[in-house]
Amino acid sequence: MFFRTALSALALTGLLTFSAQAVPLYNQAFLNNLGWSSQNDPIGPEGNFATVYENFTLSSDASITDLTWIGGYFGSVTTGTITGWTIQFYADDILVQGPDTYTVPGAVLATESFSGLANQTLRSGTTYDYSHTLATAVNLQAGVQYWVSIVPDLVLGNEGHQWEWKNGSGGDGRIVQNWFGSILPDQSPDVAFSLSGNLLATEAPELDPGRSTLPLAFVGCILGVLAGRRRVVS
Ligand SMILES: [Ca+2]
Repeated sequence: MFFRTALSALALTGLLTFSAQAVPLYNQAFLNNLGWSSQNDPIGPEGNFATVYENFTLSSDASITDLTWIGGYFGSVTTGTITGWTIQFYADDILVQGPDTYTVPGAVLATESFSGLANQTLRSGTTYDYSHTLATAVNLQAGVQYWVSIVPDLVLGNEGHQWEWKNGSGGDGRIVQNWFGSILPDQSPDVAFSLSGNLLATEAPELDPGRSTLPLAFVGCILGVLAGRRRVVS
């Protein structure tokens, strides 16, 4: 019973984990030290004034557990200090601006906010590598375009501390940016990041027909015997 109940629970998810080992799932390599602003000022009036959204498509159904990305500080002679991050995953959507149609981030699928520097490690100058293991894995399907945004909490201050997600390559060559509430749907190039996690199976396992029919046959025999006893007694 426990075995079948467990399988039923897994089947309800529609996805089964192949391996507990995180494997590389998607990568856009570092391109150069330029980038796009993505930042939330947690105390200033500007607030979340810039968000970069990057699109990606997986080749296998997967559970995303880990991200890496490359970014850096600019706009001031000092870097300031990041105090936290928000990572979000989105479904795909369509935006029509004048004669043009763009794919853009749509419904939010997952949000994770956390404090700290996300393992900030100096790469060169004011450019850093970052990484984070999600507290809750995000299950995504193969062949479907999704979007991810990464926004640090960084006080602008009087010196104008700013952070940008650095340029990358390997995607479709464009990102979407929300800049003070305006959607800029065709910025280029890509930004640098990677996803890793666990591969998932899309098919629920099939039960052995012998296991499901044998107990029913056994129950049938028992009922038949009991019915026969009742007839004898009456
Ligand atoms: Ca892209």
